[in-house]
Amino acid sequence: MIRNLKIFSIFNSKGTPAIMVKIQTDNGSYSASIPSGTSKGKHEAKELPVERVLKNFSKIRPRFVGKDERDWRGIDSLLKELDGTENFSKLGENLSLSISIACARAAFENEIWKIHKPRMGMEFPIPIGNVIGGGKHLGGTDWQEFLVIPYGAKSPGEAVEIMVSIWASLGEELRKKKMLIGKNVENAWMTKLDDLKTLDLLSDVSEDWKVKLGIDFASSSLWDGKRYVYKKLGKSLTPSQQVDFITEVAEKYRLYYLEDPIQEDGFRQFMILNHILGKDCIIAGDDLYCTNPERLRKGIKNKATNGIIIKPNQIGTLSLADEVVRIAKERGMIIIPSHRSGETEDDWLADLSLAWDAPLIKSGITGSDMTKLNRLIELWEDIPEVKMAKLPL
Ligand code: 2PG
Ligand code: MG
Repeated sequence: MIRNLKIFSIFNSKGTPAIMVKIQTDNGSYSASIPSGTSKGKHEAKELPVERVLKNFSKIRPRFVGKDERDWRGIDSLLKELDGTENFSKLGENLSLSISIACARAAFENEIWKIHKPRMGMEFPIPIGNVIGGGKHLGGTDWQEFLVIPYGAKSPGEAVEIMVSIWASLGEELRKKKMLIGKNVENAWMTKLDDLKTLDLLSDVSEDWKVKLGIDFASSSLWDGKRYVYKKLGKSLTPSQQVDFITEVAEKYRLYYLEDPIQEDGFRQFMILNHILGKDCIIAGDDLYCTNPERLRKGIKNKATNGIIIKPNQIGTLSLADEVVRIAKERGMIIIPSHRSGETEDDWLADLSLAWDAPLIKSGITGSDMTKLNRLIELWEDIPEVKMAKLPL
């Protein structure tokens, strides 16, 4: 039974206030803290300022005391009911998700990878790591994240080792070329090179390793309502020119993973791109879907993508995120659980990626994101009969 709930104002990796909730039951004390995005999709659930969240918490806290934590889905329904809006704009998704995850942790005594019946031979996700960055995350490039996917790794530990080695050697290479600016919000390198020269460099360095390349284009931040505006490359493209440009780049650099290559409401261009590239490349919707079941259904109907980013704080509770995962998997979509750019030390994303049988997990490479990767390493040792997932395409 839930005996008590507490809330703390903490700080995330960007140094901005975040919250942590702690739930006390007869069995112990269980906490959760929630990350925050920088390049948020406009269809995401609403994150509220910490001060408001603290006030909301004191109002709703008594409704949870005495409840059975094992009914974590019931707790999520209560959160939805108390909020009463479509997008948690009254309570704040940071409040709802922190209660939701802390409660699930209490229900499974911290092992939330068990929310779906664990089975033998569990597969561990291949990490996707951000090595060079730009866009709203800051940096010299227009595109937000240049990603490496160490598909040849035989364990999560080896995957991290490969990503970190590539990240370090890219930093060194940029320094030598005098093209290094520094590190951005996700600890990815910021470079003076333009987007295409960055891809040239990445192709060279990654040739020595068994990695696939990807990009989070975060195209909504290039979109001015009519055209995609590239400051660094000095281009301004119509929607159909953007499709052509992305196709050309994906083919030339043999990209395997393309996230948000089109702005968040461009279902039609997503569909065209998915039709052209979707057999060989993962076309993942992040801002496009915002982990929202209605938007996902629209994407499925239109064959807009073959993959979906899952960020539980875009929808507000664990059960709602779980439902989106269920719908996506039922329709053969590749799911990619993902961190946010303002992270906390909490590692629940790693557990959920296992629970959901995700073939991939997206995170940063160093800093606060290390806790998620380390949790994968820990579970790899703890769970019997495990194997690494295969690339989904
Ligand atoms: C993204 C994420 C994480 P943010 O766009 O995929 O890398 O960034 O948290 O800023 O939305
Ligand atoms: Mg993204």
